[in-house]
Amino acid sequence: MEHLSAAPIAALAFLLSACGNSTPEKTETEAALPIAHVDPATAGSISGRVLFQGDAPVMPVIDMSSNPQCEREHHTPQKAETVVVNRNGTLRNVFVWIKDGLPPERWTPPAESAKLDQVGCVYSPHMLGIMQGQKLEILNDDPVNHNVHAESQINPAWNESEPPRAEHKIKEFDSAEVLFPMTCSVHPWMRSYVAVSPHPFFAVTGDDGSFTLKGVPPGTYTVEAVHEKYGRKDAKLTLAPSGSATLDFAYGS
Ligand SMILES: [Cu+2]
Repeated sequence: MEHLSAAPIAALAFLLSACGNSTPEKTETEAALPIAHVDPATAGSISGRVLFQGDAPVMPVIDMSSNPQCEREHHTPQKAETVVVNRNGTLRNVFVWIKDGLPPERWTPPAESAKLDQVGCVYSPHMLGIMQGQKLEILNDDPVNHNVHAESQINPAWNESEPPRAEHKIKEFDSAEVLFPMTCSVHPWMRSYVAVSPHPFFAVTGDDGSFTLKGVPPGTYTVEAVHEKYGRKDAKLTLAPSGSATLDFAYGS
């Protein structure tokens, strides 16, 4: 039934957008897309691990001596998070998403905002996955002034200060962009990454190196892994109705 009703709605949306006058072309195109619905009866999952082969590179200790207030917030030396290899030989902070294969549909972003914190003059999380149109709440838990710089190329870039105890900054990114750096113009060591997905099928590997994409409609997909230093890898797979597909990626030094 859902499939039967989707076509007239799409046609109506197209007619409405075709009659619009001053909306930008991109918005018009996206508005014409049918809203995506996943049938829970046939949805499945794609999961796996991101392995790291070889010796883990030694990360340098971050020199925060130029800002004693930042330095005082840490009891142990802070290492750069460029490459974090877990105890089980997997790689952390890898963004994994469905790069291609979903039908041209418009996905509704979640109501809850994603969060990016600045704590001890370090961004947390280091790799952030967010959906297009989802709100991003940026916090400053430090006693110092930060300057948040979204170095995006598809979305408009911005660079704004965020004093201590300031109101949380609320941002959103209207276009898919995987991925771009978020830096701080005050503290050159501060660097995180933001990946903006057009749909909800993405994950970031944590301390066990695994990922799971849930509620995925059956189909043939290109799944891509993106790491800030080691780059992109992709693989094609077919997810059967109600299936559980598995896929591992491997990086190495
Ligand atoms: Cu800063």
